[in-house]
Amino acid sequence: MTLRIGLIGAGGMGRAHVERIETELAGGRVVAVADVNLDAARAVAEPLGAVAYATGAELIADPDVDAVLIATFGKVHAPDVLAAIEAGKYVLCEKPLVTTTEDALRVLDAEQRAGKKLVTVGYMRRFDAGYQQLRAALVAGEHGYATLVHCRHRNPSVPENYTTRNMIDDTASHEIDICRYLLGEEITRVRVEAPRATSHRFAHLQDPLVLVAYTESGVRIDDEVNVNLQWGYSIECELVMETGTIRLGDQEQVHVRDLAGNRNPICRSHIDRFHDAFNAEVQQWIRAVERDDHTGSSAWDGYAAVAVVEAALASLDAGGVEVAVQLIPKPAFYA
Ligand code: ISE
Repeated sequence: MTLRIGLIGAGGMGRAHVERIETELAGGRVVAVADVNLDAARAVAEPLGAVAYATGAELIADPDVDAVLIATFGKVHAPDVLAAIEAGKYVLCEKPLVTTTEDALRVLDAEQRAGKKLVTVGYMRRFDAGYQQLRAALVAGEHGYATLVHCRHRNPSVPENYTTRNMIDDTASHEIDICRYLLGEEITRVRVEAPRATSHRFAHLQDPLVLVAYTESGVRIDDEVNVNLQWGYSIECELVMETGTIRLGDQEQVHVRDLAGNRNPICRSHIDRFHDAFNAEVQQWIRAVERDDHTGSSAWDGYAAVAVVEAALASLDAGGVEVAVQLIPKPAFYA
C-alpha cells in the first residue's frame, strides 16, 4: 500500500520532507500540497503531479489524502491539527504542536473524542541514534540514575522575524521534549537566565538564554540556547549519572588533521545534523499509519512541552524567577 500524504506548508521544512518521501523513504507519496501562498504550493505540487490548495482545510477534506504532514509555523498549527483529527486522519505535525496550552488542551480533547491517537509531534531527536544510545544507557541503569543534564543548543544564525519567544518555543522546545523522553518524567519548574547578549543578533533578540529546569524526581537540567554563533549548528547533551557521565558530543564525524589544523566538518543546520533522524521519524510514521497505529511524540508530549514553554516565558518576563509548570493530570488515554 502507498500512503497518500497531504503536506501543509511549502516552506523549507515542507520541501525537505517532500524530498525525503519521494527519494529516500518507502511507502508514501505526496498527493497534495497546501500553502497560504498558492504559488509556493503549486511549485512543490506540480513536479509531483500533486494537487495544490491555498488552505489546509481543503487539503484535509480531500478524500484522496490519507494522512497529513504539517510543516507550517507553530502558531498556525491548531486549526489544521483539529481538522485532521475531526476528519479521522493521522497527522504528523512539526514542533511545536501548538503555541498555547489552551490550544493543546483542545487537541487532547478532540483526540480523546476521536478514540485513538492520531497526532504525532515532529520531535525528531527521539529518532536520532545518539539520543537513543543515551536513553538505552539510562534504561540499562549501569551507572545508576541521572542527577543532572547539561544541554547546548547552538545555531549559526536566525532570520530577523525570529523572536526571543522563539528561543524557547521553537528552539529550546527540542530539549524540553528530549529531556522528558530520556528521563521518563515531567518537568515541574523552570527559570530562564538572560546573560550578556551577543552583538551578532538582531537588536530585538535576547540571545543567548539559559533555561534551568527541574523534573519530578529533582533532576536538574540546564540548556544553553545560543542562536547566532556564526560558525555552525551544534547540539550537545550530557547526562551526569551517579557513577559516570554519558555525553552525546557535537559533530562526531571524521576528523581531519593537516597543515590547516586539526578539525572536523561542522553541520550548518538541523536538516543536516538530524537528516537520519528525520528520515527514521517520517519512515516510521508512514509504516505506523499503514498499520493504523501511532508512533513518536504524542499530543500529550506536545501539551507538556508547551506547558513548560509557557512557564519559561513567564520566568523570562519576570526577570528569571522560577515558575511552576501547570499540567492537568495525565488522562489514562495517554498512559
Ligand atoms: C528550528 O525550527 C529547529 O527545529 C531546529 O532544530 C532548531 O535548532 C532551530 O533553532 C529552530 O528554529
